[in-house]
Amino acid sequence: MKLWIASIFAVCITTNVFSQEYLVRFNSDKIDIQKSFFSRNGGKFELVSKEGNLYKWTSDSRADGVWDSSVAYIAKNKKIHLFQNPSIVANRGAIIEQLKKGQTTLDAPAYTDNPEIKTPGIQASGLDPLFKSSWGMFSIDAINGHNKTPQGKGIVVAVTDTGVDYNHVDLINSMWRNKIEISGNGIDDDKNGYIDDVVGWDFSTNDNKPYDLSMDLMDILLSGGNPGHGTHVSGVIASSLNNSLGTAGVAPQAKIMALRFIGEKGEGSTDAAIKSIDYAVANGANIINASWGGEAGDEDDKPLKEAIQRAEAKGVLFVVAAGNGRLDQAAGKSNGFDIDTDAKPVVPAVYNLPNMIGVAALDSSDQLAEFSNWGKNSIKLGAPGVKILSTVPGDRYQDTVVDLGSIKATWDGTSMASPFVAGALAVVWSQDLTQSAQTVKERLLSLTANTSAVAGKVATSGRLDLHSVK
Ligand SMILES: [Ca+2]
Ligand SMILES: [Ca+2]
Ligand SMILES: [Ca+2]
Repeated sequence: MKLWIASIFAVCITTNVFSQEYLVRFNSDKIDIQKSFFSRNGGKFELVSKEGNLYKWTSDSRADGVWDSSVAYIAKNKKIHLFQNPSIVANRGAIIEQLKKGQTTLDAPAYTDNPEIKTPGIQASGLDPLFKSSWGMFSIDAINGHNKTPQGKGIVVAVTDTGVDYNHVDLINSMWRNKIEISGNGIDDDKNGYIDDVVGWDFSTNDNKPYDLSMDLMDILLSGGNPGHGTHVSGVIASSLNNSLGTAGVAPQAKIMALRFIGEKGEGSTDAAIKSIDYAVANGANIINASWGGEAGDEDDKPLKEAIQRAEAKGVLFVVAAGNGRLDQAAGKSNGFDIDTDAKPVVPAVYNLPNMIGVAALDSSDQLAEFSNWGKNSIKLGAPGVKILSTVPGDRYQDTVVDLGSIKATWDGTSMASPFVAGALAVVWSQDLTQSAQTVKERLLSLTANTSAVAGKVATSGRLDLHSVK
């Protein structure tokens, strides 16, 4: 399987595995049996999932063939690549041409990685000035959700992504805080295996600051780097309502757990994705947003699927983007991504496990976005995913990644649609925290509005809608 962030980024896969890295799943949970395998076979090993009896094994041995009975399977450790924004892909040539002429400078602030994590404070109250420009929030009647529900209070949404600008003025009050962990004392106070993990963890660089490090816009254009993906996703879910700043999310009282496993250059690994999922489940997340995915077809997707099954067993919902393959197919390119996710599988969306909700992207006319995958079994509903306004690092807001006047690239992708659904699930769940994950999922899917654009293409034939939430 090749993995990607399904938002806005196009395929730039060269090789899709880390050479000599394997994921070893044991039948036994006995540590001595597991360790004895590595002492017999050499190489370096690292625990990935205690619950999953899963290790990363770095070895120059050929990790295929027959192993002893302690081993359930050995899979390759796959890379995760960001995909490019369909809008950037379409406009890339023209933007670069314009930049070469030197008449334009880009809005590309310099970032320092891993700023100190600030503590939230009291903010002024007042209308959010950009909310009226958030067409997607009106499309799903987020206002009715804000008015009739506790707005996601009591629900934690884990954003498994490129990190989050946890100090962003419109997100700082919405960050999950690990209350048992004392910041900066160098001690794993809650004994969860992570030191000073106060807002989440960075599984990409293994530190306690899952900051959403962005790349220079030229690098984004040329190489598919990260333009603030995880921060944008987070703002759709839970940016603050009525704090007189920016916009507001679908579930402004929900909390965002920041789990970074994709780095600024747009690359991550399957073992880090699995660690993110396990962390979310172990530390109290109710919902995981996965605005990423990949092409199925390899046999080696079991470790990821099993991580989602572990989440299911603990009553955690898993919201996943359908993928952006349709544009490539329309352009006559074959990236292996078909318009029908069921017919040509995209993982993890196609796993279609009971705790999963696959999401397609709609535009402001309620049409299926030109890039969006669909699938009448695995994809459950459509949600806004074209020109989405949200938070980006450095206290900024964007619905447009690059704006050169006549040439624009907007924030498009099924990555942007998925967090609308994650936020709406938080809204429904917060009405009664004793509801099971399955009840919450079924309730949300029953609320959808029929739209001809996705009739027969997604399981509900509908668009996300909070209009009838009481
Ligand atoms: Ca800890
Ligand atoms: Ca970091
Ligand atoms: Ca706000």
